[in-house]
Amino acid sequence: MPDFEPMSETESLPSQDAKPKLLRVLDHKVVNPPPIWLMRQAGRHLPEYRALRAKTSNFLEFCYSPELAIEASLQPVRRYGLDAAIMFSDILVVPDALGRQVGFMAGEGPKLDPLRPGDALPVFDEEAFHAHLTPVYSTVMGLRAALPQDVALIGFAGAPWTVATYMVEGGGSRDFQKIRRWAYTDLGGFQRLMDLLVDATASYLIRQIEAGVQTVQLFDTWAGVLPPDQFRRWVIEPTAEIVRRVRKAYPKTPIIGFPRGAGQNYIAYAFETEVNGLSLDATISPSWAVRAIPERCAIQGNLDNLALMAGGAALERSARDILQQFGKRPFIFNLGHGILPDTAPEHVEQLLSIVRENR
Ligand code: 1CP
Repeated sequence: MPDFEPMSETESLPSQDAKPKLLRVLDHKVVNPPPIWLMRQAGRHLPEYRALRAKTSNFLEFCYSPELAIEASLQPVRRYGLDAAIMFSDILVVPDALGRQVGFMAGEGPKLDPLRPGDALPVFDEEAFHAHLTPVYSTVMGLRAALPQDVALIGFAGAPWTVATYMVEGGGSRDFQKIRRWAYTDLGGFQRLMDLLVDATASYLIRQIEAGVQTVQLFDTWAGVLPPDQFRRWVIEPTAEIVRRVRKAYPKTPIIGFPRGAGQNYIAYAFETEVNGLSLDATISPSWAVRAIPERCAIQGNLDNLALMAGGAALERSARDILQQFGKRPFIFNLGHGILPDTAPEHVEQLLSIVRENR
């Protein structure tokens, strides 16, 4: 039978150990060895994922099939014994649920029907939006029932800026010219698009929490392309608003922010969004981060995904350095960005033994 214990009950259990390590860290505890999960842990580096994925040609259909999505989330936890599962889905289900055309072409990445300045914006019809995303909430409920109590379940969404880049550029981009120009030349129109994405994203995360995720991560993969004033307006402000709304509904559910590539803007992001956890990319120096990032913010990161792909001595050196630098703070071991498809599972095993045997 599914076991949908609310978080507060989990917290009041007599044994501290019943609460997943990842949640203890997000509650400002120093846990040693630190909990570990890997961005994009469910996916193409695993042969068992590729076999499961071969059952459906359409990637969005895969995301909307709870049975397949649950299995994809569980695969890396089963294989490696990681401290968290991330619900299997994609950030682009949000524009899809808002009625935009979204497709994934094999080998080419996502393609969307590009939204241009002056186009009618999608309307956030809350009921239709959540009806479309019902399979995602079913995935979450199934995962909560299947996971052991000490493994945290992470929900997620793309942050508004990153989701907007795909909606406006029509897919991945090298220079983000279309969206960046729109943000300068039609401020009012672009602000309305961002406001719509704030509404949809906050509401989506709240439903994920209601279905059973224990923490949520906001992926702002393309935050690093903006100068400071634009970063504040399109990354910090929308994120801070989402944090306020989610926290108002669920004050105890921690929120992790990942403004990839933000550089020194990580500091303003940490102070002004009030996220509970900050995911650092691999360009950030840990010794700088321990000094610059406020104590109340747990740190997650930030192993170079190429060091993981390389394995051996390079992996050992990088991982030990990170452990040493962040060991005295509330810290979650992770990569600086997603695991790459060509990464050998043996290297993930090597990393786990380094992290867990380090004392
Ligand atoms: O055929 C396939 O299997 C498609 C590959 C794939 C997978 C496995 C895509 C297409 N998305 C996903 C799953 C996914 N995407 C997850 C769950 C798995 C996990 O994390 O373990 C998550 C959290 C995402 C998030 C996501 N999608 C981000 C943010 C994180 C990041 O890595 O930067 C982004 C930018 C996307 C867009 C996207 N979806 C898929 C691709 C190939 C891309 C990137 C396109 C680009 O580089 O512009």
